[in-house]
Amino acid sequence: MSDTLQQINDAVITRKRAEIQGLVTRAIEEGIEPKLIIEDGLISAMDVIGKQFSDSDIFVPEMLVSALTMKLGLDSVKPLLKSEDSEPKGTIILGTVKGDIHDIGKNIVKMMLEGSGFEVVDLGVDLTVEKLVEQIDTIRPDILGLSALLTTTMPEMKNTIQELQEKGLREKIKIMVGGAPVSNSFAEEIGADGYGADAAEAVVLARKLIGV
Ligand code: B1M
Repeated sequence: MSDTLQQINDAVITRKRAEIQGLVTRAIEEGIEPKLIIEDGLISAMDVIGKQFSDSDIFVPEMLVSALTMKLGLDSVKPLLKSEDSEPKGTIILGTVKGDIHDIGKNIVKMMLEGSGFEVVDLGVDLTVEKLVEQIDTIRPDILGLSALLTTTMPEMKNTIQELQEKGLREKIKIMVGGAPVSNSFAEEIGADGYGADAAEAVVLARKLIGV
């Protein structure tokens, strides 16, 4: 790993909020690909943070500040991922399910989808089915993308799909799911149309789902 990527990684882990954007800018100037900055510099740092949290070496406040540091880093890469396409490939509603406030992964998926020419309507975190139904009715998206990071909120994906079925909306959209505890088999089990392991897979899947 390049020296700058390593420093980005360290800055997220050690919560150096004041330094992260300068480091990301330096990586960009050094010609390091945005995908590498995101994956090797930023995302891999969150795995270390997750391990430290599991081992009780850090607690929620520290985890939160690392998350904020990562967000600042992502903000600096975002302009590089903008698509040149003027015609959107399709519209995607994206959100983190009810009860879950993790949004770093969802935001990366959003950035990559936008960078690939999709129009993304981000409904944020802790998304209720009521709000979702209202927005699907109004926006008529091609795809709904749901994210969940907690084993306790994964069942919300199933509930959401069931409710959309009951409201007659399920067949009108494709549904893709993702998030660390989610898997292909879980996606199949709950009746989603596909699962993306990471943001790059989410883009490939979205294209496949609507044939663009
Ligand atoms: Co939370 N947290 N957290 N947390 N947190 C985890 C998820 C945990 C695994 C940590 C641990 O114990 N090791 C654990 C869950 C355990 C479990 O469910 N079995 C956990 C816990 C327990 C909790 C709390 C309950 C802690 C507490 O309060 N006691 C609490 C819950 C709050 C809630 O949601 N109700 C909580 C809170 C928080 C913070 C607020 C402090 C913060 C979130 C800040 C934020 O998101 N704005 C936080 C963080 C940062 C984490 C870890 C450390 C990092 C998550 C992350 O951002 N990863 C996490 C440990 C870990 O994952 N290693 C942990 C980086 C991100 C890029 O990856 O989100 O997986 P990820 O997204 C990837 C893919 O999954 C995929 O693409 C992304 C990019 O490649 N993807 C999709 C994601 N969504 C997709 C959607 C798609 C397709 C692909 O299609 C639609």
